[in-house]
Amino acid sequence: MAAQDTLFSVLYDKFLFWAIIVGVLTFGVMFLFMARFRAGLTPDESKTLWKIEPGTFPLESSNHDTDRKLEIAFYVIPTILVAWLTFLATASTADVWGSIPDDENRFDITVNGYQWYWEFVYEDPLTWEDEHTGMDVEVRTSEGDVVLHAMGLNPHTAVVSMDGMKTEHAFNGSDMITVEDFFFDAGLHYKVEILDEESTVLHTWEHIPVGHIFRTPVEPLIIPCSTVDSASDDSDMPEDGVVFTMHSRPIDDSDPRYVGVQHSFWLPEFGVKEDLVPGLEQGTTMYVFPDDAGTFPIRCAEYCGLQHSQMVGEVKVVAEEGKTCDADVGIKKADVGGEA
Ligand SMILES: [Cu+2]
Repeated sequence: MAAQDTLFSVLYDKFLFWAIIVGVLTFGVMFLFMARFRAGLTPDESKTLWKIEPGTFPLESSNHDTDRKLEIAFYVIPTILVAWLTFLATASTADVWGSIPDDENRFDITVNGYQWYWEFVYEDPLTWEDEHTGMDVEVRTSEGDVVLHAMGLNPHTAVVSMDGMKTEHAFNGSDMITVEDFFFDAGLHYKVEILDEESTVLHTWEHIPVGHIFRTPVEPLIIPCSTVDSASDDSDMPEDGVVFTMHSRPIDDSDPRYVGVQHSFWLPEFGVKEDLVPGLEQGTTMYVFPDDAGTFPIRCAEYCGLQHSQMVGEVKVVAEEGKTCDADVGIKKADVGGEA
């Protein structure tokens, strides 16, 4: 399952479409000629095209005018095809680099690549909650508590973490519990998890403040899915993509001569990757428009030393509180030039 309808997966479909047409025509002509010029048949002189003499290049045969048309077709048709495919590919690339979400709507994350792990620094706060679990976490800032609704699903316990301080609360067969003394401060990290008897997490609510850091491989990167404002003119483009600003950093920066190594932040399911360049002060940029909730792999795509293969992690796409990830915000296929 793709995490987003990238322009490049659309491009893949277009190339496949044209490849099938070219394949059918080429193999069709080949089988036709195999049948027409099989051994033991005499050429039909009344049909000009059939005058091709087996084993000779068209221009060498007797009828130059007809055969020159054929020869020109050999060059013109593939040239048009290659030009068309180049146009399709360039249009997709231009679109992907031209559609960076504006400052107001985008969700910013700083990605630091170290030898050998990823570090994610939140530049925007994120409050999110699992969808479709049948449960609900309701933070009541005015009352200073949190109400956990289990809707008859009979969970076992809830773990409430406020700025790293964890407390456990038993449901005791109840449908709903209220955890008192939950003082919400947007600058702190909060997490509420509802567990079953085997301590499997059934439902999560979390608030990640600005400046919060997650590190692989233990912690996943958590990003919100994009939403589309259907009222806007440009309703096929997502309003709010996630923008990564990426730096490669040395773990030990006491030696100014050593600036680190090149990494490449790769999200295979999203069809995007970008290099992290040591010493490049403003960093490099990459952005995604995730449209499905789920957990997807993170890889390093640039050999960066002995433990390069351990620079793995996971990116979790979640619904921001009050929003859903059900809308298909895939970048519209018809807009990239071409009908395929
Ligand atoms: Cu790396």
